[in-house]
Amino acid sequence: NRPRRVLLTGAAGRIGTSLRELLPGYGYQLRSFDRLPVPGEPDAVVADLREAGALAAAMDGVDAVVHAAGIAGEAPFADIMAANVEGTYQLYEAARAAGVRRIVYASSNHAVGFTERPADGGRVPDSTPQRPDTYYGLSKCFGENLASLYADRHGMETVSLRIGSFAPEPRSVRMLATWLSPGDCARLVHAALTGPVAGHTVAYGISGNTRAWWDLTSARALGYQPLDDAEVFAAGLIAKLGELPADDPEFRYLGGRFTQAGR
Ligand code: 15L
Repeated sequence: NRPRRVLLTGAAGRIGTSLRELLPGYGYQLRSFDRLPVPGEPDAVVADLREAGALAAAMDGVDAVVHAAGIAGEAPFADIMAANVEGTYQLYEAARAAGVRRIVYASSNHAVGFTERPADGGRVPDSTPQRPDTYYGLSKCFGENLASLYADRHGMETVSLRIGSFAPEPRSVRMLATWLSPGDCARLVHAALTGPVAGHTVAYGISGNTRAWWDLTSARALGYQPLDDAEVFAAGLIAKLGELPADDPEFRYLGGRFTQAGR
């Protein structure tokens, strides 16, 4: 019953590019969807999410969708509305109409970015209230709520992954907590595509970081077993950059500097 044919939106993006490389190793057949051409992909649709015909055609024969398309940081409200809100709605609606069973959504830590970082060792649960730090984070809250609606109203299996900082290596002291390695990202998406899901599931997307701020219980319940830990970079990064001062937004808030946008 596990999905084989998977539509990957945002296939030319940072996460999409990595997933195109790694997900076939788990046995998936990918179809790429992006506004930009995806070089070297035999099965690729080049279109905007708001082109209904192209999106409907892209869903043909698809078992599951990984939705990683959209603007990946703060931007003017109108741009966020078009790409992340309208685009995500069109994606869910096309998947529903085509009878696709499961959607894995690349949400973000910025959906809860104004949450204060827990005291030493504490971990924020996936049930923490949404607390967006930007219009971008607000659009991720919308995507999560849309996933909840489509699970409840249409019985779809939906998983929203609140991704931390996807990167080959952590580059900042904050990323010692928030890092998601490319290998763990693929492991997490595979778990989200195959793990047990009842209704809408929210899970954090980080590696097995010693300094994590987020609780991985629901990710592990999907079957996610991270293999990387940013701690191996800690001594080097702290020697180079120093510890974060307690009044720094990167220290205080889960969303770090995103909390300073638009002030
Ligand atoms: C995100 O959601 C962004 O897409 C990414 O560029 C990083 O800023 C990341 O969050 C982060 O919080 O580090």
